[in-house]
Amino acid sequence: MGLLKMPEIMNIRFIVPVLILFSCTVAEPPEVVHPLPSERQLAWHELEYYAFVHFNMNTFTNMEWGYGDESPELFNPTELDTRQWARVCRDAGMKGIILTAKHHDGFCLWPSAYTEHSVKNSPWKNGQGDVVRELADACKEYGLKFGVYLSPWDRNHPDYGKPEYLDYFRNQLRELLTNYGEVFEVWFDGANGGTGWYGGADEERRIDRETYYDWENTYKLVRELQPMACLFSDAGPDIRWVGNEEGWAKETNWAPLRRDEFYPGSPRYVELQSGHEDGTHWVPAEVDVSIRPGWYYHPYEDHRVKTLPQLLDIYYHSIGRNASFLLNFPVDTRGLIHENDVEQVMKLAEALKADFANDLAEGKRITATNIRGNSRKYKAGNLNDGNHQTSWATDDNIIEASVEINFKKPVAFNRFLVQEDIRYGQRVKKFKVEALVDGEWQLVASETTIGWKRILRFPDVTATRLKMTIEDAKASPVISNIEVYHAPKVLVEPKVTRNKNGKVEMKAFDTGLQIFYTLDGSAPDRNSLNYEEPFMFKHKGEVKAVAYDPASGQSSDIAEVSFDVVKENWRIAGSYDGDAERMIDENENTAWVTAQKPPVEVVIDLGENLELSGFTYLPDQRRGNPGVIYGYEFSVSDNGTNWSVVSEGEFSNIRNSPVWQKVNFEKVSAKFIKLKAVSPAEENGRIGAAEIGVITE
Ligand code: FUL
Repeated sequence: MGLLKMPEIMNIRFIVPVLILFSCTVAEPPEVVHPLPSERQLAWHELEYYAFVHFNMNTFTNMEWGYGDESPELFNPTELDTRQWARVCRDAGMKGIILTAKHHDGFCLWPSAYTEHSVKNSPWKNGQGDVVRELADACKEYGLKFGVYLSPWDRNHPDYGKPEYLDYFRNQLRELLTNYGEVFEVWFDGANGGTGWYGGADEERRIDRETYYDWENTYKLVRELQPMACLFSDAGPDIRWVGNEEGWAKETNWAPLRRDEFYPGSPRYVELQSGHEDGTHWVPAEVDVSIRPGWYYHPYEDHRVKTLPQLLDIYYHSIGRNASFLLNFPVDTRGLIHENDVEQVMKLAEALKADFANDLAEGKRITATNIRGNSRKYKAGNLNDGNHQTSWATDDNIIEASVEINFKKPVAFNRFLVQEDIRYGQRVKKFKVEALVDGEWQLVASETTIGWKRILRFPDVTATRLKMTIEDAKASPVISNIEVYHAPKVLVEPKVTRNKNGKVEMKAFDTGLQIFYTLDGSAPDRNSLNYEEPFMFKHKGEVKAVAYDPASGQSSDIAEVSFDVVKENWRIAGSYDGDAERMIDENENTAWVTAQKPPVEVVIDLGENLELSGFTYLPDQRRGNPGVIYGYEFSVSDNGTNWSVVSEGEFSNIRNSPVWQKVNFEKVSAKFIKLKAVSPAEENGRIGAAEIGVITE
């Protein structure tokens, strides 16, 4: 049926019933746009969120990359419980777990028949244990998929670098893919070749990353043994690395990739962050990130578990940007996911449940400016029918098209979720979302790609209608799903910082929140001072602040921050290697480290005489041989010449817990302070400081 011409419609009231009549002829499905996902990739897309577990020899040596010479005797978890891992992952809403069966140091978590460097020679379960088996069983019990990480680089094996090693590698792959049931993902790391123990050779072995592993034949083996397993590496072939380990994909993110230009460990990783519009193969991105700074467990990172705001950002920057989210748990020396990690991941689960609790598009009338062949099969109502196998599609020559959701009454929302029917390829290049606010269309978001899933976050909009317009696409759009949500505000305590000059800044995590604060130690509420812009606070005192949601009337927990005297007139006295100013810049993320061996002294001129009763020290917070002082001596002086020692001792447990140290001493007046680092926290470790402060009377 063709549309009636305008003059034939005599009365405007007839328009609606006429337009929703569908043609009786069957519309041809849209032509696909290559490349297309395989069946195994389509199944993988559904998973979206799953866990990585880094647990192996490094857990017991407190390292990130073992050298390969570690004794199997060291592997000895005291309470290993893979069912706890599975329970946590299931409760967190994850769909599977990938385990580091063998990391770069070569130690095997299963009793491989091809090496002695495995659990079979460890004291754990008297060498009778098999972590891979225990996890595969736990996953089955908890309804999770199971995946394996097998490091191609093996710093233990004598043959690494020679052709013989390939047989060893493939034999191990065969063991893992034959003996433990179904495997959904096989993870090949791009970190390859370098120094190592190599059976005692103790040397550097470089390999040609492109050719050494003969990947084609390794992939064939995986296909033969586990046809539904997706192969992950920097270059796919099924799933690609996202080009960073920080937890984000680019907003423009194509599943297609010019795959043949890449190989595991290839240097062009920046392109992996967004894929290629003209990609030749379907190779979607997976965002791998650890819940702590390290991949492996280190007690000194117990206080650095990613918090709800960080995890939410990662969720929206991975799953919300057409990628999957692989969140790593560094299982601890007991063999458990640490309670701090459990706490944060469950906070994320709760927040996500609240964000996606009520789909405002469900049951609402959706109309479109064009419907393929005017066929019911491609109607706009397919977008909110809860079935992403049905889609809205337009005629072949129609690329620019809109769909409109009519809420009938003003509705507040701040999330928009959209999915393409990727069985037809990834097509959309540009789209926008608008809202009808008080009778006028307002732009909410202007974006690029969609793919399997795109979720937009924006400040609250209250509108009677929402319109999505596809502005550009490789071919006529095929959209399978639209959801609209009003996520509650994330009410976490605001971040309060003060710079060296005494300027205080506060930041709430979410939009549309107010911050109320006090400077007199009392608990803030909505009658307290309203934070509007940074302000000067130069003296000692306590700032307490809450984030407040005017819509719900709810407040966050209280942020309590104690400031001592401002460091505005402080000077580093003397000269040091490295940027010593960083010790007094009031920025916890920067640090001074020195190449000098202890004892090392640093002198600070406070600019005026102060009544001191203690000092504070924050060690270097960065990764990779940070500067951390263990043994110290603290002295004060009026003139910078005559010194008296007011405190000496050790920052106990600083290696495991490198948090703020506060040391009190008898009250004394001084203009100069001197911190002498007597010894480092690590044997041969570096000396350094993120921040040094004083406690005044
Ligand atoms: C990296 C490895 O070198 C890290 O140790 C970790 O396994 C991470 C997932 O991949 O490339």
